[in-house]
Amino acid sequence: MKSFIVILFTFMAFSASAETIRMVQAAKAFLGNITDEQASVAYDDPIIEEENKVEELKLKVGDKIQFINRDEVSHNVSAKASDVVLFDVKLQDPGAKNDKLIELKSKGEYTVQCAIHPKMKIKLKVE
Ligand SMILES: [Cu+2]
Repeated sequence: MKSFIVILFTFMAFSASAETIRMVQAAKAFLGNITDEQASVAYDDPIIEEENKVEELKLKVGDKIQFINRDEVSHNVSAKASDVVLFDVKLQDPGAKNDKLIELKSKGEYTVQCAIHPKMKIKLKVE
């Protein structure tokens, strides 16, 4: 019985643990966890873009996000729901990343969007 409880609590601790998501900006899109090598050729390779493009994310309160700009142009990414700003990464030049991870603190449905390239968009659901 005692070991069962230990296993149960271990499982609960793991299932409740927060994740860190890395979003890579390349080819003027949000791509998932791609390698630096893939990011460097994504501009000329629509298959890499197609296979890794992220348009929807479901995350939990407590999860963290990092935005890494591996593009050839600057991006200015924020997440909003009407007038509520969940986070604002601000301007990231090529090669930049936010060293301080963004922790998601509020539930809701947001749009992650680049102010410079409005077509760069992710629907973000925080549960
Ligand atoms: Cu952009």
